[in-house]
Amino acid sequence: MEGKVVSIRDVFNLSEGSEVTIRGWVYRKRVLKDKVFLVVRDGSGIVQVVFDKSLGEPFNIASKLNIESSIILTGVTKREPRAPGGVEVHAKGINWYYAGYEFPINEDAAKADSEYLLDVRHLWLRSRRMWAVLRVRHTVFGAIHEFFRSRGYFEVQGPMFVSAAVEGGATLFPVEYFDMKNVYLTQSSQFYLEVLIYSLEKVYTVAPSFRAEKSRTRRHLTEFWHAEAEEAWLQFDGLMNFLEDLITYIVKRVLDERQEELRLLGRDTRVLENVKPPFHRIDYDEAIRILQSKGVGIKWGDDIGADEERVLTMQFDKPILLHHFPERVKAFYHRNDPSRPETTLSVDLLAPEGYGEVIGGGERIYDYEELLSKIKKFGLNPEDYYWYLDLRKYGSVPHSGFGLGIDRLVMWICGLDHIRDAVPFPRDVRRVKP
Ligand code: NSS
Repeated sequence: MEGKVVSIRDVFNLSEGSEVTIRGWVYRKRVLKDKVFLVVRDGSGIVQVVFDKSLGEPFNIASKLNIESSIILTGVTKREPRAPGGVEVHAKGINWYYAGYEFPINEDAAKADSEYLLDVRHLWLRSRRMWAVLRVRHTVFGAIHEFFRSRGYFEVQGPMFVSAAVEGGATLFPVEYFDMKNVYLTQSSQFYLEVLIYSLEKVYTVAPSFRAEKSRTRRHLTEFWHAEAEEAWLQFDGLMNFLEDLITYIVKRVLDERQEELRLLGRDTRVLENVKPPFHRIDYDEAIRILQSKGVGIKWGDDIGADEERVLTMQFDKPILLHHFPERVKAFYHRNDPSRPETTLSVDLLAPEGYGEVIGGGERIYDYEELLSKIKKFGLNPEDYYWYLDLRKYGSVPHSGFGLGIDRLVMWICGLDHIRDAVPFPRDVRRVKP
């Protein structure tokens, strides 16, 4: 059926006049009296193909193809400054095609209604925009694994069905689990990673986490991808250095590998090029002072939410390590700073340009009595955490860890307005399909 198939990206590296067979899908079509122009896409890129009327049957077929028809064609490469990428293919024949039905997404529909585009997400994922995001996402996931492994971390897996909250009861997803009560989807694999440091010392996982987020925001999903890590003996400053290196590594990998995709997304890459240690380190007290000086109505002890993070991150051209949050705004497992016990050894990494929190982490309580009393202080039931408490009874060690919201990171790196465009199949309070 076909000769040697060339990927579209490679068409641009061939010398003029090369014979090629390409296969892909019709992305755009323009029919003139004696020529048909198809823009054909495959997984690697797009190229313009010209069918001349003198070809006869292939010309007739090309003129009738619907958008998104699949096609295998042969032709010859030719330099053409007006074509995207400066090269086009002059078709000689069509070897195979499937014209299908009329494609429902046209440019007007795409502009008109983002809900519609979510309904037809299974088709919209073929768009150039989503193609670019998915390729950046691929690089981000790869870079996360590379970085952890290069630092001697072992990859592990926690369960998705769990029996207690990590991040507070308000966002727990109950599931029907035979006749058992109090079974939920996990909010974070953190506690399981803490178990595993006693075996492997440095562990990480890349897994979904689930939150019953009742409101729709630009940065919340009900199912998101979470890269989490725990390290035995790691203390607070070491943790902050680690986060700097991790984010620097990921951003550099994307800049090295995904220039074309970032250009297609219209991303200004100057901010990304600026992502190098040291990041800005600001403690909670200073953040409150900065926010107050900007006219934000906030006082010591209040949580710093998305709106405040936006104000804060607009002041800086690099990621921020925001640390030492008050005890009551952070989950119970955070270790209080012995020198200022009303605060915790906690840190959020905020992405610049208004994006805000992409990482939350800190030092964990390792003393048994301290953990028990904090569980009680937060109104939680120690029985739900019996195995988590056991870790403090047998060979407890100082340790730290964190969770990185990968979809939020992709959102920022790509410069997207909404987190759902960083994910192929977003889940939120109103959507579980396609
Ligand atoms: O709630 S977190 O701030 N922290 C934890 O879950 C810790 N148990 C992680 C750990 O230390 N192992 O969530 C961590 C990150 C947060 O900074 C966001 O980037 C992301 O996870 N996150 C989310 N992304 C998308 N949608 C939602 N709903 C969401 N919630 C958290």
